[in-house]
Amino acid sequence: MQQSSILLLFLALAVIGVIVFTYVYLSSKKVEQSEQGMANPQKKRFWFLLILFVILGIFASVTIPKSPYFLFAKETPAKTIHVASMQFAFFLSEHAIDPENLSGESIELPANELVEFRVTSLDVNHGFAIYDESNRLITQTQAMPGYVNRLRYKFTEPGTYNIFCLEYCGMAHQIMRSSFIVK
Ligand SMILES: [Cu+2]
Repeated sequence: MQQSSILLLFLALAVIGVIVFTYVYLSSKKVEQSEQGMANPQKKRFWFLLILFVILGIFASVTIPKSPYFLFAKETPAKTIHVASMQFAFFLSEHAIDPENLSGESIELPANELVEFRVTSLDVNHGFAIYDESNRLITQTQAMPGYVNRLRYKFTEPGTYNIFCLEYCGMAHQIMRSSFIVK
């Protein structure tokens, strides 16, 4: 139900995109017309940009608050997991990770409670993507050197979850993975 409405939304956006580009393409050929009223290209451009910004403004104000960064923003996480990424491994720990003395531990998380991952990288950009047992992408964030990205999630299904790097980061990118258990 939700997926089909998202599909419809994107189809509608595609149609709007085609209409806009068709309009721009057709109107860009009429250069020798009268410069009065709406035929004036500057006036046309003004109205085109105004309508475009109004549509974009409405779209952004409706969709941005629904982005995952605001999920569970007002709740306190039951558990915090620190994640250090580097070529080509993830180190997960319940305690802050010392880059000089890297070590990870096996992680067990509670189901139906809020968990926060604090994700960073010690070298290049990596992806931190969590997949469920049927290999469905659940949630993800970037692992960036110099930044700590907070990823909050509530796991509803117990099981083993896999972590894959989602950003090509070097020769052995494909072996960069980890996992944790939700009970
Ligand atoms: Cu990577």
